[in-house]
Amino acid sequence: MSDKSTSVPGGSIPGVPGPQAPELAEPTEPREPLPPKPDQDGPETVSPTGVPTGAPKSSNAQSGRYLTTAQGARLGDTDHSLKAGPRGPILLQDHHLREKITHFDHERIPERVVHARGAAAHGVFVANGAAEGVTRAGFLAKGTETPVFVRFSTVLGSRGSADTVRDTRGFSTKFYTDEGNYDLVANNIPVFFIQDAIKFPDVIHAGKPHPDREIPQAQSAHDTFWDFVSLHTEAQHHTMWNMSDRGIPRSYRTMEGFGVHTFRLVNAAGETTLVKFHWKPRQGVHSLVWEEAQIINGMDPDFHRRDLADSIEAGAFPQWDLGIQVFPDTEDEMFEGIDLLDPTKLVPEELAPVQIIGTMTLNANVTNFFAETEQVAFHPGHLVPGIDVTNDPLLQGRLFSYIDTQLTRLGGPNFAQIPINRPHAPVNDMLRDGFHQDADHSGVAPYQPNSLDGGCPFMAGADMGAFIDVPTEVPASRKVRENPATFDDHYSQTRMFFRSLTPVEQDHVVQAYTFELGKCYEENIRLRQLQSLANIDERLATEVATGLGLEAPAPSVVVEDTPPSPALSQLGGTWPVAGRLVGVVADDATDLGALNEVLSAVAAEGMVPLVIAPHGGKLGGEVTIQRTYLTARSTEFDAIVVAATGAPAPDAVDSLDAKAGNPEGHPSLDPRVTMLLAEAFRHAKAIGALGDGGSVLMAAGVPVDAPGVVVGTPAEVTAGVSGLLASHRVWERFPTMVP
Ligand code: HDD
Repeated sequence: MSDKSTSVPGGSIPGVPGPQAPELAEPTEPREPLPPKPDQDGPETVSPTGVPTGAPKSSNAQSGRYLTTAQGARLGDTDHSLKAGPRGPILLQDHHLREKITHFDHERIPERVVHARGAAAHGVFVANGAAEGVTRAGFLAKGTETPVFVRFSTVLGSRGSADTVRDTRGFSTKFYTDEGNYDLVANNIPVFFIQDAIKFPDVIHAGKPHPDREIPQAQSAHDTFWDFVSLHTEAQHHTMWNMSDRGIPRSYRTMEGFGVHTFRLVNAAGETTLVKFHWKPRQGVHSLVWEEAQIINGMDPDFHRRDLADSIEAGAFPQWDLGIQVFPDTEDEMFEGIDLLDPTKLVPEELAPVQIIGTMTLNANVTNFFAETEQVAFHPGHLVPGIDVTNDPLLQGRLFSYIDTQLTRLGGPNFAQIPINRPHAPVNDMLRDGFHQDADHSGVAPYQPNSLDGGCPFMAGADMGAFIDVPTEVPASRKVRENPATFDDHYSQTRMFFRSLTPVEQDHVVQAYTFELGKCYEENIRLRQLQSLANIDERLATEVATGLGLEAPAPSVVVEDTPPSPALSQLGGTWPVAGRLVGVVADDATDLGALNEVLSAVAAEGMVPLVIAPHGGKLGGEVTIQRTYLTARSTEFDAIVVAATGAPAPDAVDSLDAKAGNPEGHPSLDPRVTMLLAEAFRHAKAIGALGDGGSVLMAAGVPVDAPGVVVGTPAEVTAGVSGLLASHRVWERFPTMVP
């Protein structure tokens, strides 16, 4: 028998009877390549000089006819090495084996030193023209449509870490404008840990796992992080945002984005304005609760990545409005007493409203994670005419770091030629050679000035679309390693943020500090951080100290009280419910008529109903089951509806019935359903029940008269759940410490 028989589907082994299962049909004849799915279409292929090449958008071995080597020679066998006989050693001459394994050995590149874990999507940005008066950037002119690529990320974790850890999220957008690529490399938190880029290695070393054991992964709840932020009080403001619900977003779709720094815009007349950029999600700003986030890290570490891809695939395209806060470009670069160059300060929207200048829609998933999400290279210095930087010392340092890091990460200086990074504007640079040079540059004079290539290419003036650095005044000063005195206040805005939150949000902050400091071993670190909390807010310090079993210290500095900014709270609004996930619990005893009615009603509201049943397949042979009791967990759903009547209960539990107040005796619930409902209740999610589903709720310990619990007909339950979901959670269900 030939050696090849072992690779036949079904795996027949010589001398051993074959498996009972029928052999799976394998494609054996070459066929025409499948066309890529629309959302898998690769980016436009342009040459490094920016000219569309007309080449296939992606070279895709799986859709070609024959497997080839990297040199294009067709292969007859890729399963067996070339050996000196079936039992002999492998021959060095096996060039296919060597090529295949060598390439595999080098498949990995270094992960990003920060923001290693990410997910991305393609989309389009459409400007509404509101920024035309302040910037000459062409892509912000009314009606202009610009392709974009957006990558979301966590900061601390490595590439394989979980999505829902407590951390800052990155929100980077590459606008492929007609005037070159513009990158808005933003976060979901409007302030930063440090005021000067020289401290970036310090804060990251403190946040990353301890260098001896490399634990904990993707966490801030450890000694080195709190050692740094307690010693380094300018980090307090950003850290408070991390401890708030903003540190655990519900999804990328429900995150705000902030450019953090102040940027300088220039209009056609050369006039300048200072601005801060904001992304406002159309679905509202929503977060997880901490226990939910922790459960998800185990149940589905890809939760955010999956949500982004699923929503795009389902056509529920995530959207954000881009807005700017506009400040006059004054000599002191201050606004209402706030230093616009200090990246640890925000400007409350009540003082400078966010003016919407366009809308971004993410409408296509990536085709290849490595080619696009992993190889995309952002840089705050990728600017277009009309947008310039300021002297914010954090931004100035970033302008160095991003190109520098790509040199190692992407293996040389030619990363702009990687398809995902290629501008859609013509490129006529004089950058030559180097590792991974993809272009075949013609001409003999890659220098300026030249006469041999006819002097080409020429310099453009501002009227020809050149990027002209804004000639700003540099204040006469001495060369120093110092911050302006206005950078010294580290507490007033931290207090302002805390006091702008609603009581339930404040409680979450208290719990987060108590959790994180409770994970620190060094008491000195906890005490030092309590000192900062005492400077921020007395109640905050007292409650965290109580949780830690320590004394809250007295404030050590006098902190200015500034008015709260209600815009910083995530509560109070109502938002579209389209795309929210509703788990519908059912079983074989469920009335299929009512079940179908609720599924249709939920879908009609644009929400996504997912049936959860004891087994897979279909209920009553007609209703498809999407999750089983084994694969479902409450954390996946925004709301739960119980459509099950439950199986009769030979083993009904008396105490459960007593609790449920059900004199007839209730079937004992599957403990997984009990957990599903109890968690949804604890996490303040909307819960509905059809008909006698109410007694199922009670058996699970969910009071039917509690806020946010709706019992009724399919129409009543759907309307109730949808109304509740508009505010994201049933906030009054959270026990608050503040009356
Ligand atoms: Fe940074 C990546 C955002 C300060 C150095 N940063 C990176 C990414 C985001 C941010 C979203 C991921 C980009 C991607 O998806 O590929 N970083 C910020 C924001 C900051 C900030 C909003 C402050 C307001 N960063 C910052 C400083 C430095 C860096 C002060 C260094 C001095 N950041 C980097 C980096 C990274 C990076 C090392 C790692 C991977 C990369 O650049 O491409 O250069």
